[in-house]
Amino acid sequence: MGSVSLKIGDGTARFKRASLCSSAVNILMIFCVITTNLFALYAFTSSPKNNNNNLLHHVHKNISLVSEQVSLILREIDLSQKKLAQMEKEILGYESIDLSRPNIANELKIFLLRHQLPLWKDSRTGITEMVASVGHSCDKASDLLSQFMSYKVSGNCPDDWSLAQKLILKGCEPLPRRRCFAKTVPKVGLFPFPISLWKSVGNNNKSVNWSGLNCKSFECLKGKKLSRDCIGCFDLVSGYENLRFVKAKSKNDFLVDDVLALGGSGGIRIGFDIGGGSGSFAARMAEKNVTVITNSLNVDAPFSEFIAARGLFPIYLSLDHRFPFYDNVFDLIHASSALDVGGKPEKLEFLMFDIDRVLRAGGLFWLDNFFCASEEKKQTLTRLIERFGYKKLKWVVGEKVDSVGSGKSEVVLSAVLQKPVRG
Ligand SMILES: *[C@@H]1O[C@H](CO)[C@@H](O)[C@H](O)[C@H]1NC(C)=O
Ligand SMILES: *[C@@H]1O[C@H](CO)[C@@H](O)[C@H](O)[C@H]1NC(C)=O
Ligand SMILES: *[C@@H]1O[C@H](CO)[C@@H](O)[C@H](O)[C@H]1NC(C)=O
Ligand SMILES: CC(=O)N[C@H]1CO[C@H](CO)[C@@H](O)[C@@H]1O
Repeated sequence: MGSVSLKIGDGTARFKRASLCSSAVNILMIFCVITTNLFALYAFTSSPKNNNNNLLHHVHKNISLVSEQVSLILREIDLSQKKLAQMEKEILGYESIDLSRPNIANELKIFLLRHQLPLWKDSRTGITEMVASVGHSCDKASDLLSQFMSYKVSGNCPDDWSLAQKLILKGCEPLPRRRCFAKTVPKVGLFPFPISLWKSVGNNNKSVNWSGLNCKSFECLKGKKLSRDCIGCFDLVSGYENLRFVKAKSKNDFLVDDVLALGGSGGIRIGFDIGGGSGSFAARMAEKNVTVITNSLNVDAPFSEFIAARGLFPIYLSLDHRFPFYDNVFDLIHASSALDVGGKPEKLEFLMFDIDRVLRAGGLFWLDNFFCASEEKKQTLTRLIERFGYKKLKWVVGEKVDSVGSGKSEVVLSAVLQKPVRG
């Protein structure tokens, strides 16, 4: 999801065209004003005739003529207003977001305004103006977007994270910035690192704003199956969560020590966990001095707050967003069923290529208990993975009793793959 029409280089042309256009509109406006006044002068100063009938006739005729002229002028004004709106659009450069609509928040217009660089042009990049970044799909949800951008400047932001998340899930990502103070929630009872890893604020219900969530306490979340990768994942004390990655329940569960031992030269130092639930993978890795960033949205639970409270790094972003990391940076990428984005196979390909991009050569891709709904799904995924030419360090296809409780057994794939050096 990129920003809207970054048209480097043609910014100045736009402005020139806009100002030409603007003088045309000005002339048109002046013409309208003069004609209106002339007609008014004419109608009020022309000498009355003695003949009453004649006079009435003439007046009638004159009035219809004047009204005809007035409607003509109104049409012209309407036309020039439309032209102005078009110009505003062009100046802002957001062709797809119709900023002339009456319900567009002013803050949104201000945010989207392009900013000329102080020295006109950056000699290294050739860029002449800064363009605010906002997802192009925001256009399709412009009512919600305008609602998001309606707030008091320098005041407190509305409590609307669920609205923001709704926009992100509709593809409006990145969201525009805002000039208001996000609500502060007191984080009392944070533990120091590394105690925080397995003893988060998780008991203090007040450390989270539960508005918009079904559960209103951590107690409630503990027993919940929120997804395939988060079955009671908020319970760090009892249950399986604190055993994951150190104690296998099936042959598809690899252990961190075993996987870390596979890391080649330089070893594993930084990693990225996709759809990482409550952050337990990052916690286990932190114990091994590996820094892992955990990607999660707050669907049905305060994942981001919880991960942060554990002293881990949450990143709030949907899987449709190009990962905000440079190429070849991670030693390890961990992902599980969250990867299953559904839809056409190409959808998964886009994601896999982005994973490949941010993983360094020699780095490891750990596919952890990926749920294969069908044999076909498994084959599609296998073929896709093989196309990348990764070295299969571990590859285990297993069956598991359905983790989300249907009782049926399901096929899962676990693998550790090493990215090759490509020519
Ligand atoms: C959080 O809420 C649950 C359920 O309402 C309650 O049992 C628990 O005592 C609360 N915890 C704290 C620390 O207030
Ligand atoms: C949580 O959100 C509600 C609005 O939904 C707001 O009224 C309330 O003040 C918020 N609570 C905290 C602790 O910020
Ligand atoms: C992690 O780093 C600390 C400080 O350098 C060191 O004392 C500790 O042994 C390391 N732990 C592991 C598992 O490598
Ligand atoms: C254009 C036109 O019809 N003008 C008439 C307006 O009315 C006056 C009398 O009030 C006539 O003299 C004009 O000919």
